[in-house]
Amino acid sequence: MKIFRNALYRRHDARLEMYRGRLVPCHETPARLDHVLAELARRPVGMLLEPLQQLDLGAALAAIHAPRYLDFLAGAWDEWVALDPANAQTDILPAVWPVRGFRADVLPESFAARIGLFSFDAGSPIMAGTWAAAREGAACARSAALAVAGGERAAFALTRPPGHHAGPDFFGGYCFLNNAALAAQTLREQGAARVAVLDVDYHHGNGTQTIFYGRDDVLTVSLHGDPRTEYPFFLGHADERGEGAGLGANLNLPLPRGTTVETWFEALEAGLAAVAAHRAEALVVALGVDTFEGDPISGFRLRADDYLRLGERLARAGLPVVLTMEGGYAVAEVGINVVNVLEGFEAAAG
Ligand code: 6XA
Ligand code: ZN
Repeated sequence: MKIFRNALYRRHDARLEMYRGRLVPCHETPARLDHVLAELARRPVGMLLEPLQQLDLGAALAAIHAPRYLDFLAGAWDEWVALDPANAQTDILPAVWPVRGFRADVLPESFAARIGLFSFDAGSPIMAGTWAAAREGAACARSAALAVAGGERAAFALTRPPGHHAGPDFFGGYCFLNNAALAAQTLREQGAARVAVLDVDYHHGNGTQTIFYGRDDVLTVSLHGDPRTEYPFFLGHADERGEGAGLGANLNLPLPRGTTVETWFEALEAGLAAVAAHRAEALVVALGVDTFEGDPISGFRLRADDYLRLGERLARAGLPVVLTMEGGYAVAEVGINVVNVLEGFEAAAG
């Protein structure tokens, strides 16, 4: 398979995130991708490629994200440093949010207010290289989708920061640009009548769900830790089925903390059955490996070999597939688990 690798992934290397009441070192680190690349050097299951040059990326991103959000993200670091040159030593974190009853239609002048307007947590710092890294990752996701639209069986966007929590006009959960949504939208633009996004990360893909919630052309399916106890908490329940034209085109399969592999694969079957019922012509897999038993911030019990099986099962769905790299924080095992998915896929795809 073609693997579009984000060569700028190290530029996003933020220092501290708010976690359990303290500022702690970020879980989402460049080392995660170092390990995937190292494992790919040992097991070359695909061709490592740079993203394409001619992508019309700005217009493609504007199909899934609000222009004022994209403008804000692109300029946030420069604005922050312009406020006070000493800010260059500190990453940006929000501390105030417009909750229920507040107005989101008036764009505040205050930077502190706008960073809150465009975010939903204090765990996703923005630093000097965040935009460059996120944008290059989006280029990888779009390139992967274009490759698959052009006839490749499968392509992988190997990137960080991840994307599935980023919504039309908000970042959070370490995500800024929604790579899986961009891939799905690109597949639609390139002629697939119906597309499905299957999110197998431990956390609910709230951003992807929100982007496509009112649409019936993109089915969104997510298997994840029950939001009653797990991040992102405020979305991901089973009764969220889509709205308007999109009613019936969203499926959430929340599972309790501690879920073992048998139950998890049963949920995967239900998710894939929905993809088949949607008559999807292409599939986007938001691939997080934080379902791993050793993940420090998650609660499922998958083991390394289970990721081989996951890859095989995805291949047997028989659809052209774009995979995007999402979570996974057991850093030393992230490479093995991700490459196991790719190897399992290649073995079963033949
Ligand atoms: C809270 C935990 C964010 C989870 C991020 C993730 N800072 N999402 O892995 O898939
Ligand atoms: Zn996750």
